[in-house]
Amino acid sequence: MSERSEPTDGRSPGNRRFRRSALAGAVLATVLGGGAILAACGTGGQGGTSADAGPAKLSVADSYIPLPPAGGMGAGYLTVRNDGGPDQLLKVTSPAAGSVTMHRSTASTMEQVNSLDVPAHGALQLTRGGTHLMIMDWQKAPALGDELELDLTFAKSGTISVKVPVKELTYRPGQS
Ligand SMILES: [Cu+2]
Repeated sequence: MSERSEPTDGRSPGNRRFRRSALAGAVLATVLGGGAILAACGTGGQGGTSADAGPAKLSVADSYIPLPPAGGMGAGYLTVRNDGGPDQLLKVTSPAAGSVTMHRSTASTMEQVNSLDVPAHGALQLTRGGTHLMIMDWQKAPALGDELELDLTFAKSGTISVKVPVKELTYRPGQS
């Protein structure tokens, strides 16, 4: 319990002084923040290997699953964009399927891999003929137009969940 009366009109000199310094602080923080962003882009953009490129900033684009043959193995394609420091894709799971693995295609076959690098200020691309996801043990046979959840777990960024549309077998990103 205090006996001091609190000024509530905002016109006391103390209050005004406080507000002005708070405003100056906000302007200063904005200037400093802008500088820091520019500096981070400058260091990370060139080499791509610098450990001080800052935290990874990931987003997932162009994801799709070509309609798999009934009950059969499916593939998953997507692009992980990164506007920050390096990261790694460690695991992919889906509530719609019992098994999702990461594969790399070679000239004659494909092999399972345990992790995929997401380069700093670059992108990890899973595309036809290249690195891709293999999806098996569907809970329910996928149909055109379905959206299936994939949960991508990264070393630094944690888990990102995406809804991936099921497309015609001939679909390629960029066409509608
Ligand atoms: Cu494969």
